[in-house]
Amino acid sequence: MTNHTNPIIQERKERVQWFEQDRFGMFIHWGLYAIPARGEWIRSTEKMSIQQYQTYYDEFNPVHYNPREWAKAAKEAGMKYAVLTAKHHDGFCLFDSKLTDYKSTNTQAGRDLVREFLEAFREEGLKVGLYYSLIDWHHEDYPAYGDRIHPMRENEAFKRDPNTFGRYLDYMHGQVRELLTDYGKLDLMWFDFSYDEMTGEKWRATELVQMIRELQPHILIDNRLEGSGEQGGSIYTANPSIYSGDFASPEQIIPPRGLVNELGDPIPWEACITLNNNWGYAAADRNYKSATTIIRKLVECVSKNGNMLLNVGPDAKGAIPQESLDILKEIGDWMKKNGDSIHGCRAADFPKPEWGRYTQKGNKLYAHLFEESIGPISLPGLADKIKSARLLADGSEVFVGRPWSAAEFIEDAFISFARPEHFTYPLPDKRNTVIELE
Ligand code: H79
Repeated sequence: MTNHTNPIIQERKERVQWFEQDRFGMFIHWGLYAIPARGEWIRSTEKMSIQQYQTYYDEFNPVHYNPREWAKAAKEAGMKYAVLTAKHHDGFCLFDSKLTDYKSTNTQAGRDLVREFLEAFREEGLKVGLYYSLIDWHHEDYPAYGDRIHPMRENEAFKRDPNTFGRYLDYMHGQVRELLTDYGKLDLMWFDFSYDEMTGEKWRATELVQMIRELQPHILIDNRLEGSGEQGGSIYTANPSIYSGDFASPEQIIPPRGLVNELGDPIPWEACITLNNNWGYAAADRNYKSATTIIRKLVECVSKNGNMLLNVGPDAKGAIPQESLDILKEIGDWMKKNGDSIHGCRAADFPKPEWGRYTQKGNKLYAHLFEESIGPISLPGLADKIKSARLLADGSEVFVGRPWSAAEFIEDAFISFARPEHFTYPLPDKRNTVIELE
């Protein structure tokens, strides 16, 4: 079923075209919290006062900040877009906002870090997005957040007057206007996040989205002005609100069956995933995922019509941690050979095979082998449907044929890395081999 008449869904379909081709982006969490280096929530989890947190502002001096290097790392990894935290929950602005003094240009950095980020990434041909936190622990008119899930209530610094919240909204809308007016074409805005009753019109979301669309009609907006966490938002319904967003934003999870709305139509989505266990730089966190795991998870996203936004957390001096760069490099080595099975691809017309996953682009089916094989690899239901099979990495021929002992599996095609009549089946490269099937 398709709701052909809903203009919000129709307009979304136009806007998300590049996004659903690009599939793989870089998330960058960077701010004052890189100095304590215990993650971006530290001001809340350690119940710091504004004064305590101020020491990081006074110290902030990212002498290694060179966003061209970040952009090169992203591009080399096969990423097509990037999203930087222009402001995270701590309220510190990485851009030269006229509406606050709490910004990078007033620190020792003395630079508009957002502007330099945008210039560097655009130069590498990447699309650019900005993360903007709806929550603001610095602004004096932002009411306490987190009473339910974190006991900030005990912290005097967070007891604020809810009656002056409108002033915060003016500020927030004003900053979004600045970002969309003074920084050229942006491809994406990533708001974070709604919670409890703080959702939708509590942010004056209709007014905000109308302003955004007026300033930059083509920009994508995530779904967190309305949905996030346990609240799905109306992006999942047949009649999404104007601020329902262009894509859903599952965090640290890949949806088991992709995402569809109540009509059963696919919803664009992007899983945001950390490389270790933190978004912001965390010096002691060595729990990095392997490149092999990330590649498989990226394939999983695409095989379910989704994107992956993979996070890095640069350190206090502005460098992406070496461990992260090493993983990105390894992902890039794979993407250079196999990126055709990711970019421009979508869920396949065939069910998930037991040995891995499929992605698809037109009449090309990409078989991603995750398991080692002891024999020919079965392609269930594909008997007589395969014109050619090639190893995607080097274009070499893969044999399509019926193995000697498989007479009964008449509906299935089989591929192997040697002629099936040889009765032996050399193992493929164990690491995320991709076969391109026509
Ligand atoms: O920007 C990143 C996170 O800071 C933000 N969204 C991503 C993209 C975010 N992560 N989790 N949440 C928002 C929801 C809140 C989770 C919390 Fe907690 C649980 C807040 C307090 C308890 C996680 C654990 C953060 C601190 C401790």
